[in-house]
Amino acid sequence: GKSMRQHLLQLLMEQRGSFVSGQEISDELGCSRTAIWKHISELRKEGYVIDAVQRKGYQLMYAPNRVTEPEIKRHLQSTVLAKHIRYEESVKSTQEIAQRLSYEHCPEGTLVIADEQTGGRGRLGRSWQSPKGSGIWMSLILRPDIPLQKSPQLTLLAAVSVAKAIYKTTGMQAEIKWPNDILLNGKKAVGILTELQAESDRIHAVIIGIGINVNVAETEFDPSLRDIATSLKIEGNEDVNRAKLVACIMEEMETLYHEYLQNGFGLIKLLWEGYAESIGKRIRVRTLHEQKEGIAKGITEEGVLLLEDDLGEIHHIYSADIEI
Ligand code: BT5
Repeated sequence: GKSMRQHLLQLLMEQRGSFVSGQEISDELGCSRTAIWKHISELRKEGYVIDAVQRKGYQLMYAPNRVTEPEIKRHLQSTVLAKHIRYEESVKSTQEIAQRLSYEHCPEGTLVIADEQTGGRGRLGRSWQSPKGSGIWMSLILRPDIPLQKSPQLTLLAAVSVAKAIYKTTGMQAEIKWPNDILLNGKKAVGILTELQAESDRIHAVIIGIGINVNVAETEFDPSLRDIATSLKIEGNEDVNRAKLVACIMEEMETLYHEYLQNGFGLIKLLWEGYAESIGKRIRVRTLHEQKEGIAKGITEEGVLLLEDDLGEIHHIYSADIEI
């Protein structure tokens, strides 16, 4: 049922701008004209506008802004990342599904993406608001052969990839706030959550959860978030095609991930520092147990933040929230 419909959609998308005959569709899909008609009706219910003309066939006139597999694949050229896509209308958390798929040995690069999350999660048990139809809520499964303590580097790699993709798709210049936030005009538009599956010091999988407020309207945010959160649409006054942005992120990540596996963290560190808003500024760092103030000096080869306090002493910050 569902995969037949996706196949049909792919066919219509490949031949956008012209009609695809009923005969061609039924040959390609191996189904009857009545079955095709049924799938066309279902697609129309999902918001696709499809023209049907006797003796000519079907033509796709308009595709809604969705993050389904065919919509993403239409824009995607990457080879390993997002080769396998698991799309869901509504889930508690894409991290949860990715964790399960990973235990079931799904291939590296599998992407789980949902139109809505009802229990999206942030770090340290915090929650992540993920309203329906307007954001990108996705989890990517990687299986890098790296030591456990290097895994935070992948959060920074993801952040750089997202910032680059936002620039390529919208022209907007995002800033990265260590370790995992991406800001537009000082407000949070993206959050990244990296979770690990490991045994002693061997990594089975790194699950990178990325939440992007794409076309989220101000009224969709909880009142408590309205001063600190924003979306690409709020800042740019324009609807952004979510599937295109997902594809662009996957391509940027694919390039940087290969670079990382081959040559290490060096280039990513440089790129990251170029996007970082806090380097050279005075910040306050809050960990679970304490607070520190000082100047953010940069990050180490491991991706650890270096903070110089007022006595000139350098502190290594592994995980914290920072304030500017
Ligand atoms: C994060 O945590 O920023 C990581 C968010 C990761 C979300 C993705 S979505 C796909 C995948 N599946 C999941 O379940 N999660 C991942 P943290 O740094 O702890 O920030 C959380 C804080 O950000 C909250 O306490 C709120 O203050 C704020 N917040 C919540 N929802 C937000 C939103 N949509 N936009 C901006 N800020 C938000």
